[in-house]
Amino acid sequence: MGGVIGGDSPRNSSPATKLERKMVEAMQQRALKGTSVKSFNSVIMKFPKIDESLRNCRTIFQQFDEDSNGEIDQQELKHCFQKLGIESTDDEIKDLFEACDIYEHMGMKFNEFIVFLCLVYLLNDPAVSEARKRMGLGSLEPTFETLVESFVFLDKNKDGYVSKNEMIQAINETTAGERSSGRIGVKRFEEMDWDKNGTVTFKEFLFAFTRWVGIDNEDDDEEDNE
Ligand SMILES: [Ca+2]
Ligand SMILES: [Ca+2]
Ligand SMILES: [Ca+2]
Repeated sequence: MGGVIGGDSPRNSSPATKLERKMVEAMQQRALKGTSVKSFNSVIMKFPKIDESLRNCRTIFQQFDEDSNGEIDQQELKHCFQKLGIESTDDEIKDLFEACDIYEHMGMKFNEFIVFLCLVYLLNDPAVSEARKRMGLGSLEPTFETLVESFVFLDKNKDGYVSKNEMIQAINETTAGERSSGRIGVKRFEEMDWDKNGTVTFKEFLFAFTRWVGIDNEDDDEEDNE
């Protein structure tokens, strides 16, 4: 587990790509509206608030996790969608699922679920926004908005990805003149670039975020042990 992800798994190249592309497009769209985030520091200041509200997602997670095994599988997600009256095909659920399941496990863990919720927030589909309301995401929307705005802030050229240079630039703006800032930027970037392909997607950004705010520490079955 952890560090080295092969990248040659057949699942990597296929169905998730469509949704990834959709997400990048959604991000580019969103970027046109601009961002109120002025510095990376101001994002860090918001960590406690973000942390608290992400923890509220736990309640929702538990509702979805019918057999309480700590993971939401495709069946459980499907049931939940049915309960909410959302029309969705098996393929759509599979796409959504694979876009979030960064570990390529069978089920979505809690932090992957947050990525999922944020995706649901971001994708501007009428059916999805209806679902959002019924899922009781209303109170979480300011948090998701902060996360989206933070990403838009980092993505200077608005192409839907954060590059290493963009990350270094963002950190530099905050800690102007400090010699260590470049190194911090690189370090943050490497924490985010999960698949080591040189760019950070919104999904990778969110995933890193749940680590930074310490959500991961809640349950102690560490994924990173090699
Ligand atoms: Ca389950
Ligand atoms: Ca970019
Ligand atoms: Ca990446």
